[in-house]
Amino acid sequence: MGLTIAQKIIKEHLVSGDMTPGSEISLKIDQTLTQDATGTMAYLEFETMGLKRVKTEKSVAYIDHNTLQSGFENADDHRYIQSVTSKHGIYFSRPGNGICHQVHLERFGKPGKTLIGSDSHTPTGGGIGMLAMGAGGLDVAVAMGGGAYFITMPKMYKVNLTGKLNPYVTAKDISLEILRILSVKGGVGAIIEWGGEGIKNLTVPERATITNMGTELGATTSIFPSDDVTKAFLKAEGREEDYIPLCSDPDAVYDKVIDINLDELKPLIACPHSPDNVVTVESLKGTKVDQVCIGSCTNSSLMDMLKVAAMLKGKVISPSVSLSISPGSKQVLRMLADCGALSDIIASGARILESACGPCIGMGFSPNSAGVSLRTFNRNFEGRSGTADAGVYLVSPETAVAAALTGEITDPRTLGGSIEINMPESFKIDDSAVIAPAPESCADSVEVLRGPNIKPFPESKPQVDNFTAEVALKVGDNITTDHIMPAGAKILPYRSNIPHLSQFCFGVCDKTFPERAKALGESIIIGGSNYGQGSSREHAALVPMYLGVRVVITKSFARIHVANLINSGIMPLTFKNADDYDKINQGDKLTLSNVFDGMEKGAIILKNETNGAEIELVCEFTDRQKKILKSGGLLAFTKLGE
Ligand code: MIC
Ligand code: SF4
Repeated sequence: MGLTIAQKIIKEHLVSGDMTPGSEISLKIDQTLTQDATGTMAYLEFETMGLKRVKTEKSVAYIDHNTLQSGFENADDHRYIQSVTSKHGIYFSRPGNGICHQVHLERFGKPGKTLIGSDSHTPTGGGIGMLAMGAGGLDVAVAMGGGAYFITMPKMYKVNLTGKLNPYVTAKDISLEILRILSVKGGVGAIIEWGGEGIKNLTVPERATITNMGTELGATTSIFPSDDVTKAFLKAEGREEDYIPLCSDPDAVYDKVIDINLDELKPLIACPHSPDNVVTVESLKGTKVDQVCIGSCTNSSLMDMLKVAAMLKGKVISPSVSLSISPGSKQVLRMLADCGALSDIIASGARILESACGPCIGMGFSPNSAGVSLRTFNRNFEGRSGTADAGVYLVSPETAVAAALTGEITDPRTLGGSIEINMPESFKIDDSAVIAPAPESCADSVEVLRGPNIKPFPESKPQVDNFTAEVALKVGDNITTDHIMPAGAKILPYRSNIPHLSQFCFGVCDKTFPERAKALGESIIIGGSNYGQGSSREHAALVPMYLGVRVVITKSFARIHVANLINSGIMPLTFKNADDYDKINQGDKLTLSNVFDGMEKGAIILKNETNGAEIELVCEFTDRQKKILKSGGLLAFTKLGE
């Protein structure tokens, strides 16, 4: 039987397990990346492991999320990351050099290699044929130390593209179309391979938009073949030697095949508050728009920016719209400046933000009260923009510019004509903002600089055999990590200070949760399906752990979050019958008995002491996961020398 692209890379990197979907496998990791919001914790964890140098082929630490620096906290954390990475052999991408995924694609990603990153949009690298996955910071720390990365062997899905995109219809619309078809849960447990005639006309930045947004499907990752398009991109980046051809075998077998005809695709838009809430742009025609933001790791490439500049050239934006533009990297920004496109953007009245995540993670540029914000980003979760009652819509750069010019949601096709841009054959190569680590011979003399914002790592507890606790919180379906541990300008600076962060846990759902959980001492959370979707932030597990949450029981979990819960020593359980969710209320007292026996059998009976209900829970863990839970988390497990 032939292999898919992902199966070929997995086979080459397999450390343990067999490639049967649903079983646990572990992979050798060639490259890692971190960003600053998750990186501080990841490097603190790496230090705890006591290793001198990273064992990967390339590890890079990016500073791109926490760049507002409205106090000492971020600057201190940046200094910590710069010094700790220098000591341990990791490259450091300075603030201003760009968004991790954009820069990694441009400068470091390689087809056929494995990459894990402490950011859920690491699958962007799939645009050049990498097996690139998001992971919790601790898993990235372990991989930096040479440890394997454990995942459940995914199923294989294929999306076949036929036809050709019409003017003003874009890769972003392809991403929104697949979200419309599959939903935010539709990719869970799967790797999505993109192929068919239609991919020939998609450039690497367009492919990367699609693999980036595959994260919103809950997929393990997404991947394109490595072909002539990939080769041309790597050549333009002066890295032709990194090219290898990679495609699936003609007789590769897929668990699901989806066909999309690009000829028929229209401009699409995801409505508040979920990326799969997709309708056509024309159906919302005339909706007044207050704000437009262009950028993020989804749509900040040179190609995106040149199109935006071409559409804005010679025009002035609507007086009722505030437009922000964040080019994805220093390379993109410099090339825009050199060709004059930046001047066209500035002249239009846009506000130029630095090459960083910015508004995407609520780091400035929050919309006005009840404002309508059109964004070229990948997530529109409630409250993520920093304005609780804002309505955030996700669109392509073309649809974003159309709204910025007219002041209302506008199908860009009605602007007429088509956008002509000239992509350069080679990009401006300047890696001066990537600082190489200190040579191994002098690493001992590098001092690691720690600011007062870094607080000790919270202590986790081993799981016990019998346990009674109260339900501190009951929530519904599709709870995101932005609900569990919100980000934004006011909270994000405290990512290395768990006690401070804990005050904001579940703030979007119930501001009284942190106090209640603390008062209970130990507690349980009940959730619906796809619990923990969204980001890779391990803080969404570490903070509940700090607040005493010992068990989370849901209808189903998102992939990275469930790994983070186990790594933090919190036991994730699911209802055998989803309807039993209704038999538990917030405030109920629950007893779990003979947990260790249940782990062996894969099932456990929960007794609701408040209403007498007995409920069967699925308690399926691999041997390694059982040991981690019994040790009180991955760090404790690693320290025990396992
Ligand atoms: C996000 O887009 O939600 C983030 C911020 O990049 C997160 C990482 C984080 O929370 O620091 C992600 O996607 O993993
Ligand atoms: Fe940054 Fe937004 Fe991309 Fe997350 S999704 S890495 S916050 S640009």
